[in-house]
Amino acid sequence: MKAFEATLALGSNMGDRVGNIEEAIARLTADGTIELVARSRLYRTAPWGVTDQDWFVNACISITTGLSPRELLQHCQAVENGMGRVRKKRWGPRVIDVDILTFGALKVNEADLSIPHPLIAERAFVLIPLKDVAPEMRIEGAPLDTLLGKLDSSDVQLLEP
Ligand code: PH2
Ligand code: MG
Ligand code: MG
Repeated sequence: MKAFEATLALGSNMGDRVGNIEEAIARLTADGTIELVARSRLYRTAPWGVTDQDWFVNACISITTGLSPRELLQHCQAVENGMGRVRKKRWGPRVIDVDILTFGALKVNEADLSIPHPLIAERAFVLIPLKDVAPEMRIEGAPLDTLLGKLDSSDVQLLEP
């Protein structure tokens, strides 16, 4: 089975946010269908989109997987649901969010799955941890630093261990 390299973004702004990120990484890799290649540092980030909610902890991981993009989406959603994620409002508070950022060089445009994730370039809370795991990555041709140069990164703060 050919394994693809993919990147995932994780976020939490409810309960034990750091613990939730760690738990999600453990659950994602538990059944062996995805293998962890690298993980970013943890960042404390101001809420984006819906700003009237708690700060987030965000991270990114790079993985290899033999799953298809849709199977990977289902795997991520199963981890979210298993951790008690309740889907209320868009961009609202969540125990855990696991988003597929990239999947090899593949592009997917379906109603419930867009790869690369369409908002990467707008979100410093994604670009900064993504740089930790994939510093050479380009999004639609643009280096991550070029995209970051257009954003305010002051509200993405490294969480000290
Ligand atoms: N996720 C959102 C909406 N806003 N803001 C931050 N800082 N971090 C997130 O992970 C986040 C967000 C929807 O997925
Ligand atoms: Mg998200
Ligand atoms: Mg999501």
